[in-house]
Amino acid sequence: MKLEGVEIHTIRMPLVSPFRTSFGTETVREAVLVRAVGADGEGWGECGASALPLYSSEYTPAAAALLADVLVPALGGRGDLDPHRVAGILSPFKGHRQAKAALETAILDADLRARDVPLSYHLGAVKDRVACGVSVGITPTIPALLDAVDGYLADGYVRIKLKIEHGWDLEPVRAVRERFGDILLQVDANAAYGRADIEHLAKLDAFDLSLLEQPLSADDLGGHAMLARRISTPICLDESILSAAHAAHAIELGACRIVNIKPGRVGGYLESRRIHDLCVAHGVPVWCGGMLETGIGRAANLALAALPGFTLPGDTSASERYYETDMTPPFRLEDGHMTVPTGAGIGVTPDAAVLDEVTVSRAWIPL
Ligand code: OSB
Ligand code: MG
Repeated sequence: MKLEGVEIHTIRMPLVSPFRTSFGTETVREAVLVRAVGADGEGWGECGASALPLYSSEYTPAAAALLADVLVPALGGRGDLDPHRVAGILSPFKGHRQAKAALETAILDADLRARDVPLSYHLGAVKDRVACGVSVGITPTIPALLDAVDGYLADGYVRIKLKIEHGWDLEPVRAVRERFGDILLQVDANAAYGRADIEHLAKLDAFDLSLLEQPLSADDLGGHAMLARRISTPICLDESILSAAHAAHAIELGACRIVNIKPGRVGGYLESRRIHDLCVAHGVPVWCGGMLETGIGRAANLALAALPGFTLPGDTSASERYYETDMTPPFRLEDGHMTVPTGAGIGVTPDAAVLDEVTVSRAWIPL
């Protein structure tokens, strides 16, 4: 496609309830949305980065600036742009995978729309609906956690993920397991622990968890392999996996038995598919993570989650779990599942009125 320019929106959308993890509390989702405009139409992508660099080194003001100053201009003067070439063109610039992913997705969406091809079909999806879990933040008390989990189970979520940290691990997990019995239950530490905590983490084996997500630092694959030898709960990596090469190393080292694929974290949906393929070849199950996306990012995540290797329920929750008013028609849970969009590209576009309401800054970068 011939790219004419890119519009970069910074948006702020209030969350229906505060989301607390080991790295901080979010009450508003700040995000960058990218609109790629070509001769044959336009496309959208959402950047997973949030207001502060707490989950990873990326954050929205940096993503918006890098897109405007470096990434979009790098695509200039290329004539016809194949979306599969975007990552290669941007590869001299180190890191910033979430910003790159948003740009690649917008261009891919525009290209697929122009050819009337759904993203799910382009990626090789085999399902028309996917099983959904929910990520439950740290609450002030255990009764408040039990209430939250109770509500999500009543909504129909087929698995529960609890956020854990020092001082909020064995007891809340025990309480949820005792109260709700034989549910699919997993935990996510967002890298809160260290090698000195291995004996403590091994106590989680008592609770029959489906997986323990990212217990140690992103760069400590060796520590995860040590922990994996001491614990029977499968280890799943999130922050550590930034590319297919990272996934290959982690699997080779025995650092994980499961991979959380977040398209932004790994630089986009095309790299996500490569990680998926690698994991399938190694017999490693994958699932689709989330970054509290609006309907724009959620639509694309559902397309990815419909690939055959996504055998575990993901963090692709319904719009109402995050937002009073979403950017797109609300994604709803039906019988614990969500329908994969069938329209061309990502299958949705932002509602103009909602976008206007939540946009705090906007820039047009002509090419
Ligand atoms: O570690 O998976 C994570 C949200 C923001 C940053 C990191 C994570 C999360 C979640 C929520 O767990 C996933 C979602 O519902 O989008
Ligand atoms: Mg995680």
